[in-house]
Amino acid sequence: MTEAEMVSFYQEHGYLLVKGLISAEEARAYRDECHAVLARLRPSDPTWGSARRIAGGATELRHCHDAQFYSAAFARLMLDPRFTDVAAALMGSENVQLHHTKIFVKPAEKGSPFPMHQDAAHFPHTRHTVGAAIFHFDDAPEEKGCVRVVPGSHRDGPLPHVEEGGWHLPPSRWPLAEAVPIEARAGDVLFLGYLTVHGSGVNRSGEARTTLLVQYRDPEDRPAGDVHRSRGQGMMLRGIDPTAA
Ligand SMILES: O=C(O)CCC(=O)C(=O)O
Repeated sequence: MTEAEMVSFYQEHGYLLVKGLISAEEARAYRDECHAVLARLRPSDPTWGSARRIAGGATELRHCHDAQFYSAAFARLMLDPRFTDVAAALMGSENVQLHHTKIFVKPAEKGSPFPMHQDAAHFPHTRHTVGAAIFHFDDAPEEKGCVRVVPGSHRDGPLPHVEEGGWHLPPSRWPLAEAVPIEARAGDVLFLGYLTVHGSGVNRSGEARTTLLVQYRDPEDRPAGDVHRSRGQGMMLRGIDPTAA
């Protein structure tokens, strides 16, 4: 795919899977790094209350925010032009600014699902340039609870969310099972606009699913409210911050 084709696909569908953005060897090393960070931190479980209804029982998720504060490997990846050049092209901006990062490990057999939602409900911005890059560090087939999207849903703009159980969309109107599964291989990166409706299923496989999510924005796109702060937010990943006084 040329850059113009990638941008056109993203603008039409609200997401883009870039195959092999990093190599399988790099992905394996990052996978080990994620599991080592989580072993050191003994993190809490961020499974949404509403996930239990989808999973039909208790599930587990292991995560940490601000991964680059725990291992320099993630700081290097966030600044890697293979990633930042795509993010810039998709946003139509020379400048890419960090919003936040998080590692997710969905444990084998009982990895928590994410009910359908727009990330915009969690941290609205004025110009809607915010995007997520989900780096896959191991394969994520459907049975591992891969991310699922509703292509084109970004064109509907911000939708009302249910606050109870984690700011999600009503499951009766937005069933997870009807969303398109985006199966990925280790090294693939899924780019998602923050208005694109997405979620993910239960990991029922025998292997953990390991990802790093980097949320970014155009620095000229300001938060609509003071609702989300993370360590390192505002760091420039590419280009400059033209708004800095
Ligand atoms: O990694 C996943 O399965 C989904 C994560 C997600 O939807 C989110 O963090 O907003």
